[in-house]
Amino acid sequence: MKTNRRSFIKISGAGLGAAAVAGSAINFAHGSIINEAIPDVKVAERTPTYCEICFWKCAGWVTKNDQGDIWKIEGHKDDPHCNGRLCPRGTGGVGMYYDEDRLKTPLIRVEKDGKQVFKQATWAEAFKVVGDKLKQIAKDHGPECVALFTHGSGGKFLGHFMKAYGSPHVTAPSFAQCRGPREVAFYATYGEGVLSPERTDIRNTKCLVLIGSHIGENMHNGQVQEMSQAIDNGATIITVDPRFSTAASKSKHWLPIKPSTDIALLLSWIHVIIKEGWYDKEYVEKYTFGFDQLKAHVEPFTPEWAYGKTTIEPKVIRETAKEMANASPSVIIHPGRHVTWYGDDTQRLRAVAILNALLGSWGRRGGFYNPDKVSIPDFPHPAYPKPKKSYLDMMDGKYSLATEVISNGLCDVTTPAPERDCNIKAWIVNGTNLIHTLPDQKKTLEAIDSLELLVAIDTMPMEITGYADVVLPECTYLERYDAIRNSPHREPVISLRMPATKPKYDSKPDWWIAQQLGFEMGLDEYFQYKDIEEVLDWQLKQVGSSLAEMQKLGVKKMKRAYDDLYIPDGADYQFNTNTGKIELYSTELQNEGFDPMPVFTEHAQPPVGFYRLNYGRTPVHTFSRTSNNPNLVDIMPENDLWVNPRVAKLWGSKNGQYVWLKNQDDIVSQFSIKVRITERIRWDSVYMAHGFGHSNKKLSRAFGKGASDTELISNVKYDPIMGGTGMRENFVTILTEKPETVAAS
Ligand SMILES: Nc1nc2c(c(=O)[nH]1)N[C@H]1C(S)=C(S)[C@@H](COP(=O)(O)OP(=O)(O)OC[C@H]3O[C@@H](n4cnc5c(=O)[nH]c(N)nc54)[C@H](O)[C@@H]3O)O[C@H]1N2
Ligand SMILES: Nc1nc2c(c(=O)[nH]1)N[C@H]1C(S)=C(S)[C@@H](COP(=O)(O)OP(=O)(O)OC[C@H]3O[C@@H](n4cnc5c(=O)[nH]c(N)nc54)[C@H](O)[C@@H]3O)O[C@H]1N2
Ligand code: SF4
Ligand SMILES: [Mo]
Repeated sequence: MKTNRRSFIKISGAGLGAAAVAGSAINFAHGSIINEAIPDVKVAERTPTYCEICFWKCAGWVTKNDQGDIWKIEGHKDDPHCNGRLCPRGTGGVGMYYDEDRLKTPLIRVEKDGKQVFKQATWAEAFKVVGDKLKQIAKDHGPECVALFTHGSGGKFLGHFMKAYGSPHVTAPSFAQCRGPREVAFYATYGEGVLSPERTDIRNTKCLVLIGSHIGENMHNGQVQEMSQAIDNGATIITVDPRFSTAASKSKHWLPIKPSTDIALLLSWIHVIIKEGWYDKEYVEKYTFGFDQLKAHVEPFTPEWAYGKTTIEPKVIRETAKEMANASPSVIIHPGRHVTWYGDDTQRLRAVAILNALLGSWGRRGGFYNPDKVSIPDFPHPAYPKPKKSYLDMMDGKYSLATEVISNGLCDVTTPAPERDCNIKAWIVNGTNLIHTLPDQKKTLEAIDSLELLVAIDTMPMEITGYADVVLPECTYLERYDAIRNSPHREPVISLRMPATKPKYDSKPDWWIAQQLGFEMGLDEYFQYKDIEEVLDWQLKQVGSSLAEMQKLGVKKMKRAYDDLYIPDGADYQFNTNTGKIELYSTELQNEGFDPMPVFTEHAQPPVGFYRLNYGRTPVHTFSRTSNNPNLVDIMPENDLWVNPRVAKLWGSKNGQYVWLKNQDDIVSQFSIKVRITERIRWDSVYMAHGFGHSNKKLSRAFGKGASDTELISNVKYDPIMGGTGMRENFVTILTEKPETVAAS
């Protein structure tokens, strides 16, 4: 199986039984999906699900027509994630089921005529190849040398398989490429994380401060709805963003900050609030630790000082600080979600946490509530074997404060290096397109090249599958059971996903894949159940429900264990930190040798002729997972490049013109991207939506459409505290002619 210099295989349609789906002409119309091929549809049946198009996981109902085809998905009215309304991506999720480019059978990489190709295989053949190799690796190097990268619901089952096999290396890109710095910063400050869905009491807030959190384009459903509610109730919105985002357009104050200088603004707000005595004195006195140190620390950070860094006028800094103080404690300085920007992200999020503490918003109505969730036990199984080594041992004691396994860390310790006597030998990659998800593609590809085994479990022929030795086709979320969605919320709430129909092609659910792999490996004792229904029914019965009940209800709200949504006024409260207080001065960071209070550092600015590569979300797509979805491609087939009119003039660019981008390391975008001239972006940056620029031709709608931000992110700023990958210090210049050399991927 060792495939030195493995080549990328474009999954071939020939001989793969690639029957086009009859009647898949699905259009997006008036917010619902209409299957035009079948007239006069009568609704026959509905089954509960929760959405897998993004990680907000809204609960809904799937309806079939009387021909038994999936017809539409609607929001579940009892679900606090969506309140009966799905976003366009969720409604368009049907397209994932109908996509004729889906993976259809297991595939195994073989050599044929000196060329690497995929051979169609049965599940038994595929499990045999994977099982034999995993047994060999366990014997030669230890099971710890296998890593699971996973994003999405199936990770639960595959994670169980990994732990039964003996590896602790289960990782999701939603930590070190996403919300990790926020969780670590809030743990250091409050002894608790922000969690998902975020515990922000947006609907009751009087002032919402968004720092590069572009709610509205970031379509996390419940949050968008609560923000509209807050606006209707007259809340003040303050948006700090170098780009005039949708949120900025709804704001009373838009602060078009110079990118990378947010810590200066935050320190200055803290300075003003302390200096003017606008903080919640009782709360600070009762609950916090280190106020005097903080006060001394921020003394120099006047608005005049911050103006020089951020380009935000001192008057505006004072005015906005006053707005927050007026609303206190019903104020939220939103911690954001994708916060891996400049490498000092944990410290920036510490500043956010501190500002909230000064204004008394943690545990208060209109600030941050205290969520509750049901405790669902695991289906009984023997204890897992104890791992003998951890990737952290291979990393020189770095990133000790990471609260989850770091995806890029596992990638780093995959490539052999003289200083390591051990490295990761195999990856199982489930539901994450690592080629587009991890920055510094060269590093990712180098790591992949040194693997003895790469198994990709996916629904689509995404880039990662082209590098796999074995590809396993998962069925879509509409065709399977998954783990119970168990959300922390104002009230604990659970939700069921069940198959609305049989899996298409020879695709299978992750729970089954994990169980069969378990049997293949002789780990039968960990998988003692007939099927997932037995597991779910047992689990649900432990918490006062049952599978039969959840099949009818879809969503069930439970009672809170305690009446403590907010901290009662003046109540004693013990925080889960070293001092039992909210730590304005972090003893944990100090103990680990980091700055106990946030410090501003200068970041590189674009060289002449270059612009900062800014990227983010677009309302109708989720990363790269939707870019081939027929319904969503209809609405938005490609991303575009936001360019300030000043910059456009300099380059003689016109709206709609296709250009290529070259970054500071001479990496050129593989595909061109359409220029969109707009005042909404600063002159020192350009902006694009993440998730486009696919290089696998088997993605018939997505191939070559738009450009990929990831291939241009070769300069990564690692967060020294938790290993997050800061991705916003990359600069690009515009090429108007098709270049001769393009990025490798
Ligand atoms: N350059 C850049 N990198 C980023 C970001 C960015 O904005 N720019 N954002 C970061 C953030 S915030 C996050 S959270 C991560 C997201 O990272 P990912 O979750 O890796 O994002 P996607 O690109 O959507 O990849 C999802 C993969 O799962 C597959 N998939 C979809 N549904 C299923 C399913 O039901 N089962 C299985 N097995 N597979 C499925 C898709 O086909 C696709 O291959 O990316 C991070 N990386
Ligand atoms: N439609 C849709 N919604 C999604 C997703 C999706 O794929 N599609 N993904 C979901 C996921 S997993 C996540 S993590 C969230 C991410 O969403 P958020 O956490 O809200 O946003 P980011 O992607 O971090 O930030 C993008 C914004 O930061 C601004 N920005 C860039 N540089 C700076 C800077 O230096 N300072 C400041 N203040 N702002 C800056 C950009 O202009 C942009 O408006 O979205 C979620 N919602
Ligand atoms: S916000 Fe939209 S895409 Fe995300 S889970 Fe909800 S409906 Fe699905
Ligand atoms: Mo994310």
